[in-house]
Amino acid sequence: MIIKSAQLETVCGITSTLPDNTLPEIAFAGKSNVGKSSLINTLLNRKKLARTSSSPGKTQTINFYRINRDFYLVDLPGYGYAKASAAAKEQWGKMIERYLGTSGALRAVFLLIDIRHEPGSNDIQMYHWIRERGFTPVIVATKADKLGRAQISRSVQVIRSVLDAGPDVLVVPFSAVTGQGKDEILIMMQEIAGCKEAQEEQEVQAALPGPGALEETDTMSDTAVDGENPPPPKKARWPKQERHKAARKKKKGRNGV
Ligand SMILES: Nc1nc2c(ncn2[C@@H]2O[C@H](COP(=O)(O)OP(=O)(O)O)[C@@H](O)[C@H]2O)c(=O)[nH]1
Ligand SMILES: [Mg+2]
Repeated sequence: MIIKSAQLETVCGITSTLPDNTLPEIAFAGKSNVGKSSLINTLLNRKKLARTSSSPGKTQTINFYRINRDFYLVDLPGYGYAKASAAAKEQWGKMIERYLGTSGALRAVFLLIDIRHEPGSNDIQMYHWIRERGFTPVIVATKADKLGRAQISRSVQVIRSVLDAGPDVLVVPFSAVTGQGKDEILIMMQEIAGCKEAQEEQEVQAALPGPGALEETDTMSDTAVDGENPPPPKKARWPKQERHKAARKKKKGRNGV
């Protein structure tokens, strides 16, 4: 997916009315400091669109980023900041629950979990909220660069077993440092949002003639009817199934877990 534009369009606080978007929404949730801002910036190829911070617990808003003409990336407030007051913790929970429960445009939720730590009670609760809302969360295991290959596999298994995640749940190791997992997540987002721009882009690419194909051939001039313009060439399409296949192939090759 080519990110042509990414703009922070709506910021909702605790009492704000949530937007009534018609474009699909894809939400990102996770504990404070899990690397959510870093993931968003990496996905969108921006350095500082979402604020990254080494002092957690600052984002207390739901931020809606409009991506191309296609969808919204929704940055949910980070939960579980140890030093936050009980009241603040409760408010964050309520905000997230309200959003998950009321958004009519929500299509998918990515749940971020630090690959080095077992999912905590907040993560488990979040996982269940997402499931109760009828979605199958995609788990993004962040900061994968901090572990070796074998450890990554082991951690993915631990995350799976603590969450009691079935085979329908994808766990994608990700690193904002190396870019591991980035393409896979972008492909998933593109599929979820049914991105018009990205698909048009692919179709244009697929329709581009190979070397020499632009030379007019005898057959082409033969088919042109006298006094009329020749019919426009048919747009080559990359069938949806093929796209799925390619995405799966790419995923398998990169991930191995
Ligand atoms: N090594 C490493 N550090 C990361 C990664 N992602 C985030 N961090 C660091 O983790 C801290 C919190 O990141 P941030 O994106 O602000 O987390 P957020 O609170 O979930 O938005 C920052 O110090 C980041 O530099 C990653 O993939 N690898
Ligand atoms: Mg953040």
